[in-house]
Amino acid sequence: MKNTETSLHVRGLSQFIDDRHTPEGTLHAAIFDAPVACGKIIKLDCEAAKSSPGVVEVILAKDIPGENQVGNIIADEVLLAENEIEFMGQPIAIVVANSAREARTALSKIKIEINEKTPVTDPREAAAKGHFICPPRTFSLGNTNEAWAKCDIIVEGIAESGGHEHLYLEMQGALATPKENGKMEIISSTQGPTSVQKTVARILNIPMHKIEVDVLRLGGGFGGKEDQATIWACLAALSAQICEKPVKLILRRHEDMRMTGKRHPYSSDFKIGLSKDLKILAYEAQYYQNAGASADLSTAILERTLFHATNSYFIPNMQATAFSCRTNLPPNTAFRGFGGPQGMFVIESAIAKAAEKLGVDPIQIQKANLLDEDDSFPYGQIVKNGRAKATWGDMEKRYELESRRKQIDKFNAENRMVKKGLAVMPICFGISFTATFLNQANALVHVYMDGSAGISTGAVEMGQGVNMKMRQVVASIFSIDVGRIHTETTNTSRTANTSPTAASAGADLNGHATRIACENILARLRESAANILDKPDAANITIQNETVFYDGQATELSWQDLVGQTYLKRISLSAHAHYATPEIYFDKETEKGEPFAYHTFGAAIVETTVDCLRGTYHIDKVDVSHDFGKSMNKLVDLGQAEGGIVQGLGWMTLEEIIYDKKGKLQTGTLSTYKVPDIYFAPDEINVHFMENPFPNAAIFNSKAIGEPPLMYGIGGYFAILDAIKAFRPEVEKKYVAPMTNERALMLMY
Ligand code: MTE
Ligand code: QUE
Ligand code: MOS
Repeated sequence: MKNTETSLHVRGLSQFIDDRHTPEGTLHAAIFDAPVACGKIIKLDCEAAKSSPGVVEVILAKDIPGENQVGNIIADEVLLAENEIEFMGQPIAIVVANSAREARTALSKIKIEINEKTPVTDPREAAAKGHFICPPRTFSLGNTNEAWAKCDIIVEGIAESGGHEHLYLEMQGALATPKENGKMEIISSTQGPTSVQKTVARILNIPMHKIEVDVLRLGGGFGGKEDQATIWACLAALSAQICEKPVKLILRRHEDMRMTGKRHPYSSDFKIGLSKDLKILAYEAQYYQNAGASADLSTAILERTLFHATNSYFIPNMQATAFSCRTNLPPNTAFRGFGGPQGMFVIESAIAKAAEKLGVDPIQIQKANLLDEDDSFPYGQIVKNGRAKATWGDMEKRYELESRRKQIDKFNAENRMVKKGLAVMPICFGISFTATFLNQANALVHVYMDGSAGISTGAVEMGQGVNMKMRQVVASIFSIDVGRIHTETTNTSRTANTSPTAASAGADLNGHATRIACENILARLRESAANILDKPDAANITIQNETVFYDGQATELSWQDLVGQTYLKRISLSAHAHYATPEIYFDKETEKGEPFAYHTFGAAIVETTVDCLRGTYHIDKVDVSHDFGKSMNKLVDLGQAEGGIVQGLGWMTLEEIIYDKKGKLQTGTLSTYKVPDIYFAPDEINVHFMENPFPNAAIFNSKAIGEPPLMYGIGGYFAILDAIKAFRPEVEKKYVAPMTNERALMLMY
């Protein structure tokens, strides 16, 4: 079924913040940000900026009426720097002017004197200095110390994965409008409207009920607007409060790239031990997460790295420790996969290195260690209805893995300067926020007297199609046409205390809440129908394709008439419902529990061709067998799978974020930061929708799809490495992503 919003997007009719109507007299803000990464502010002179044409106000930390604090999990992040500068790009002052151009012109007139200090940009250096965001966390299973003695081979190594720019099409921004009686209305490009509401309340020192946050849709979020949209909403709201006028703040691309955090780079140590028959007996890893200057979501991301430390494999003895290291970079944040991809890259590197030592294909090791039913994850959850082997088996057969391998080996034997490479990437991703309290959602459903319906949930539409899925839930429960259903904006006055739309759980959590609300209304409608039809038993009433049935027989009564008549009988056609994922829990003391409602599984083959003279490469093909449960919208889910794969391939290959020693972003433009385009995208992506017959906690058994496919992209790195090995067998001792063209070339020469 087509996502009905797509036709708005392709015709340019969907509205983003900058497209929305701005009230008369709206002012525009621009941000003065730190020109160095570490130091103390000695003097700040804003006089020239204040008298610059069109400037209305210059706002500093001292002007904040509430607390100068935006930290969410840990209160360690100021909105505006007052004394200490912690990263280059840190907001220091807001210039509010009649136009965005005038505001930006004034920025250059602000003079700042700084006592500069040497920044720390490397996580291992930060760790050596004891600069941590939180105490380290360790997950373990079995006993690695005892297991090493039983291993036939042991390899150790280092794996490093880089940052990742979200590059949402719509930049960070907000429009704040002061309303009657101290109320503040904020239109924000955020994945977490409640976080914005809560943090603005803290900044302005007013209760949450005075703040209404409204989100129509985002031009992409990818995690980058889960926590980090809040800052810009706070800056706009603070400006609006002080100027008593609506204020719009929208970053430009280079500002956004410079000032906002990205996926966390990780530097990790691993040690892996196997038996001769390729069973992994023991695995140890230490992760050094580059958190940037403040916590943001780093602690939760660190935790997810540990949850996915062993990917789809059962490893009886494992111990993994993760350090969140404070550096002088913009605070890094959520990005599709939320630390999972970083953890998976390390185990895949360990397997690749072990394979090299054993002289086998990594695929053999991967296959020999897949999770089986009733295996235990390191965090205590037991594999139930696991699909690691099922998806692998389907992938192997459907895409003829063995003969593909042979064809590639043959090609490589016949070609000297062009080599092909192949890798398999299995994935296992836990669905649920690992912070159990976040696994709840609300929905408000109104059926209007004409038979149409409106739904409000906490779900934020960011291109992932969640609104379409919510409409399908309503259409399915009522058995009416989706065209009758409208998804309203995500608004904190209609849906309160919402979790961010994240962790791929948006459709599940809000879908279940919507389902329950609809079931409540449906129960009333069935009573009403029995009454109208003069039938004894409401239990025998059903609605099918907008017609009321009794005892399986169609009646004269239509959906629309039923709704109209129910209204006349003064029966409520609205419902609010709450959903909380049942049974999940996690104990941080023991690091054990059952944190996930379920897991999704899959396996992908990635095939590439490398030009061994130039170091350039092309991703030829990605073939996937993915466990969808029972997809409720195959077009939407296919789009999520394809988009995630290409985004993951980009992270592993082209996209390289470089900060210099002074903490300055060297790749802060689209000419220096290369992202996948249509030429880079694989020639072919085949996604097989594997159905999973077992019931699960997903909405209508349609498993979460937002994040998991990104991790197939990791196969891109290892496919290129495979090709390089065909050219130069004795390659790298260190696994460093992204595998840029330069790095590929350096590996070969
Ligand atoms: N798809 C698009 N088009 N745009 C996005 O910003 N974000 C991803 C994923 N897919 C994103 C996307 C991320 S990080 C998450 S967590 C999920 O969508 C969130 O939506 P869901 O919970 O409804 O899957
Ligand atoms: C996945 C996620 C999130 C997560 C855990 C996941 C996430 C998120 C949080 C979180 C944790 C603790 C808090 C908080 C948020 O945890 O997005 O405010 O106090 O925000 O496994 O995506
Ligand atoms: Mo997605 S990283 O959980 O917003």
